[in-house]
Amino acid sequence: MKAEHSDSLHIDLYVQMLRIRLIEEEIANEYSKGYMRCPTHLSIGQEAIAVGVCSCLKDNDYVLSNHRAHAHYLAKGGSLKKMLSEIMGKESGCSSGRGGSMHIVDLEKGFLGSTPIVAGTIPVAVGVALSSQMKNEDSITVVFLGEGATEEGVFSESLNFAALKELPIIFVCENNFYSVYSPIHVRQAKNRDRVKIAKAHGLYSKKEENGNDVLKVYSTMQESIEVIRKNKTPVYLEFDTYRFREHCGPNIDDDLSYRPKKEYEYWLKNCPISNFEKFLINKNVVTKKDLSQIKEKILLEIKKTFEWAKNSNFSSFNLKSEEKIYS
Ligand SMILES: Cc1ncc(C[n+]2csc(CCOP(=O)(O)OP(=O)(O)O)c2C)c(N)n1
Repeated sequence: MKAEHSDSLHIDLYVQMLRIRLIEEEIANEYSKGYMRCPTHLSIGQEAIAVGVCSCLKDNDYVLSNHRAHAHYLAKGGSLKKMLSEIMGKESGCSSGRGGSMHIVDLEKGFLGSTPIVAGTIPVAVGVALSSQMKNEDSITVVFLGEGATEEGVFSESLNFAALKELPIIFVCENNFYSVYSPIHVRQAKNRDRVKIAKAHGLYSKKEENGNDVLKVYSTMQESIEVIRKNKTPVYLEFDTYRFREHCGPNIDDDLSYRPKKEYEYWLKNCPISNFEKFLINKNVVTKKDLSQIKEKILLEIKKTFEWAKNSNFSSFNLKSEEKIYS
């Protein structure tokens, strides 16, 4: 990692990644109690991409996401209260408790939404970018997608349209190598290169093999914003990363052996947060004591917000469906 940014930026990136990790770990710890009544796809292990990308965005930039959306939402400044209460089916949730973990949105923060239909938000994001271009807004639209979404036809159609209209959009692909239990090599031909595909459509296109290095993600993203501003070319970015837990749910599922042990261990060693902690300590940006104070502060916020959300009222929609079930 290169120390080319200010200490305060480094600390901010670290705090954001740690906050997302601790929030999702608490969701995982509490999940078996049954009060979070929806499927959840955790981003534990993938935090550097969300944080590195969104830290380069302004309030008036837009973000759209997929089923694995918590990190993207939080990194764009989405309200934790609204996210947790959404997951708990509460009226105070960002979708009034009717959508759950996969339908989170915070319009005030420019997080325009997430949906679980794989690739579903890609063309929507292209529409958002077209709209912002037509309104002469100074906004950039980012859409997060998994490498599995690049297998859907709408991915190519969206790249083509974005290039044709010179839209201010960045397609951010988080390549965690798996779609549920299927590794990429049983889904995509050996020589299928998504970066080249995007380039062939006319996009500025780049791959970063260590998507767990938040500074590399941040720099790549800054460079991409420059490209959009100067060349009016849409951008495709791909970052390699790894999810540490099961595809959907709170558990570690490596007893199922669908991922090679060595591969899993390699990525665990390449944890975006513990590596960045070492970097900050080696550079004397923080001490171990600073780090534990940061963690305590975040844990307190999380504890309070969980309590707040648990004590909030259920969405009237959910109450009605419960009445129907139990009457
Ligand atoms: C159109 C569609 N097909 C299949 C599914 C079932 N499904 C949900 S998530 C997922 C995996 C997607 O993989 P990827 O896009 O790489 O994202 P990741 O889960 O790895 O973050 C699949 C197949 C779906 N939700 N929508």
